[in-house]
Amino acid sequence: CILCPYRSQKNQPELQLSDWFHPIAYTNLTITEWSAPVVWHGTYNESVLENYYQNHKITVGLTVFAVGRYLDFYLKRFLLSADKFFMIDQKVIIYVMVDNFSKMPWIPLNPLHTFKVFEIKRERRWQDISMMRMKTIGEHIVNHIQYEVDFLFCMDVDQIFEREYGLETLGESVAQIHSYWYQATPMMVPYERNQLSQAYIPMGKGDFYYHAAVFGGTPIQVLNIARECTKGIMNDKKNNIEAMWHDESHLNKYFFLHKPTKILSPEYCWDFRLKRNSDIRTVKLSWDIKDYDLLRVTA
Ligand code: 2GW
Ligand code: MN
Repeated sequence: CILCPYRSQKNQPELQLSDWFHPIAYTNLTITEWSAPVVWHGTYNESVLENYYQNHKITVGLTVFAVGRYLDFYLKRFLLSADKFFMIDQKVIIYVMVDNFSKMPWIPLNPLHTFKVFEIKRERRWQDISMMRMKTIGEHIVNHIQYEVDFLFCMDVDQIFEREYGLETLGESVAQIHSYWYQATPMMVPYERNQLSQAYIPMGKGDFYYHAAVFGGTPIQVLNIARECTKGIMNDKKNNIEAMWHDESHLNKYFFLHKPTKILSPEYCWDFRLKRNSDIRTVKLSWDIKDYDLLRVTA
């Protein structure tokens, strides 16, 4: 199968959840109603995963967009930390989308890691800079990413890897629990409530509030996510609607309709400005500083 080459390495038993996932005596939610693992630090066996993928060579992709001031301010910090902590011993292709090629920070990379850098046009409104990433991601998966990687992550640029972010995060479709809302009930979270929006989720429905700063899966699954979200965004535009949290609202609608097969705990995208309780053992990725005065005077 061209879309998931790792599957064609036959004669190897598939990795079972119980081989690597051991949420014994863990107090937080570790398994969803639809039986997807919620990965927290300490629930997974790293050496089992490493052994398995030693015999199932994979390449992991990572898309990141940096346009305007975000290119000057965040991109280098993001890339330096990604090279250090993202899939350390795996082949990685980082797809960098910038609006000014000459500003690309060409940092030296781990020999297993590489860049593919693309110049994209800059959207006029910041809401569109964020939302139109979905359209661009879909186009790039169709044109080349599907042939290049086995798993793909899509991330915001305004974050920093803090610790090893490894094989335990890979899955068919992967969603990130938003650190602000991980203790909230579905009633409380900011899903889109306008019934006319494609992102609408009825009050009381929904599972988690997911953070659009991190999502992933196999290329075919991410393509489906990107296509459905783009469709929702474009439909809303036609009706002069913009969902409250833009692409994130549409992503939440997608994962409401198509449950993710793996969920990452807030440790995988933590905001250090939040009070940290004992749930949060090891932060793998954290929000970078946000200076709205500096960054958001653009549009
Ligand atoms: C975004 C907002 C205001 C002004 C500028 C930008 C901006 C975003 C920009 O000038 N240049 C740029 O490259 N971006 C890209 O869009 C960049 O990759 C950034 O990480 C991403 C999303 O914007 P961000 O990080 O400012 O949005 P957040 O951190 O408030 O994130 C959540 O909500 C967003 C929708 O409002 C997205 O869903 C995002 O994925 C969420 O994490
Ligand atoms: Mn962000």
